[in-house]
Amino acid sequence: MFGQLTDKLEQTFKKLRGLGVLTEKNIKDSMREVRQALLEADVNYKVAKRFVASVQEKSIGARVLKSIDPGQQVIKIVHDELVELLGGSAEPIAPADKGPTVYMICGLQGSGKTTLVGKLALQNKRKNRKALMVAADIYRPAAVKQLKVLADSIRVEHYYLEGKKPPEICAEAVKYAEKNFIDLVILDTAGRLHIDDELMVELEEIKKRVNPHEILLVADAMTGQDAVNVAREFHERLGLTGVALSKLDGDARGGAALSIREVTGCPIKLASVGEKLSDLEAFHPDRMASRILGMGDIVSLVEKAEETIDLENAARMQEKLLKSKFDFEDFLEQMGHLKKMGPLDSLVGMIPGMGKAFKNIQVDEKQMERMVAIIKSMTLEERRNPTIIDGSRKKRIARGSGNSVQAVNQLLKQFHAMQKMFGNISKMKFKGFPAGVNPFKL
Ligand SMILES: Nc1nc2c(ncn2[C@@H]2O[C@H](COP(=O)(O)OP(=O)(O)O)[C@@H](O)[C@H]2O)c(=O)[nH]1
Ligand SMILES: [Mg+2]
Repeated sequence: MFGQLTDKLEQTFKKLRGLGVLTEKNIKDSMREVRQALLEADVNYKVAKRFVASVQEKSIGARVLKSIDPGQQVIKIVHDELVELLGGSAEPIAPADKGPTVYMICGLQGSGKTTLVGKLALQNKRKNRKALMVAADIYRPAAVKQLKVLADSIRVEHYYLEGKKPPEICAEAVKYAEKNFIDLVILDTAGRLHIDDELMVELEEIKKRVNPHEILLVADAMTGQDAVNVAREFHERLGLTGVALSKLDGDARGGAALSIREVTGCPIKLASVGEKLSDLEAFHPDRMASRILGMGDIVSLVEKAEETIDLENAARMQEKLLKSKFDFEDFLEQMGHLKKMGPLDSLVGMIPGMGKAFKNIQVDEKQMERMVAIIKSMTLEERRNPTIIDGSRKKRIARGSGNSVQAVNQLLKQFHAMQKMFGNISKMKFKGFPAGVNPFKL
């Protein structure tokens, strides 16, 4: 996520940190770099200009320049300003507690609407609530089918009326939900490649007929500025209640995420971070700011783990990771969970300092399986205490798992590096922040 932007900002901050004393000129130079990085990430130029001006003004104050660690103070100001830019505090979506709650999902074609409908339905199902996935994108037969397949895969009810127009389908779906005690109705509306009036009229009609609790726009985070313009137009016509950023897992440049709130005034409520239905997070401006600044997002990681693994297990894992006391036994167990949690590289990006370390290592499923095979060829003693693995043990493990000694060595090396890195998390917690400020609020 935001790899390039994060890299650029890290470079700038590294320079700042290195300076014991800051002058106005140092700050202005850094702010020029920050502005450039934002523009390259396709952040709206007005937003970038305002952002930098505000950080600069706050940084040049005598209090910052004269403080013990001015570089870190400036970084803290950038962090806080980013949090503001992203909306300040998290705004949750309307809970599905008095049924039926209606979410209307809209956006351009391919932005990730149908996927989000599935994700929301699954999230709701995990809370033991009943959802109804409504096919209101009727112009492409494949779209109705896609929603049905998705609904079936998570065993959620699907609603469609052949031969009817979307506003009527949606209105009937809500009536059906009322009768059948369904908690949440999610409308998968049609998109187009570009905004057109016909589409907007239809969406306005749906809004009028069902009066949704949430009208959420799905904005593709890979598209930068375009997503912002789309959001503005949808907001003008429909009065959005929130934005769901999608595809934040990919090469999202940051432009959409950083500009959309400021330009439209619409809160970002959800973050879609992968193709799998479990890849949905509530949007937290402070966590996103930390991620953008390369400080990782340990809280989201832990929350994600909690959703998949049970709470007790997650707490145990967190503790072990932080104390770097976990061994290959734990590693094996966590591998199983990690598989359920989604792509490894998206997870490691959330851990402070890990995104960078793993940048050039593709941790794919195959590799994971090989790691598991190697660990399984170890004796319990070896798993608990990997330091005893000497040359002859390595040979045996390699043979047993059908791998080379090199592969075993590599795993041991990676494991060791990981242990060290996890150990660093506890020390890194406040890195880059003045004393008493905990960006991760653990
Ligand atoms: N990587 C990634 N892909 C996504 C995400 N959300 C949706 N997609 C993919 O984007 C494509 C379009 O999604 P879809 O939900 O069909 O878009 P729609 O046309 O707006 O309904 C599909 O291939 C999805 O798997 C996401 O958060 N991350
Ligand atoms: Mg669709």
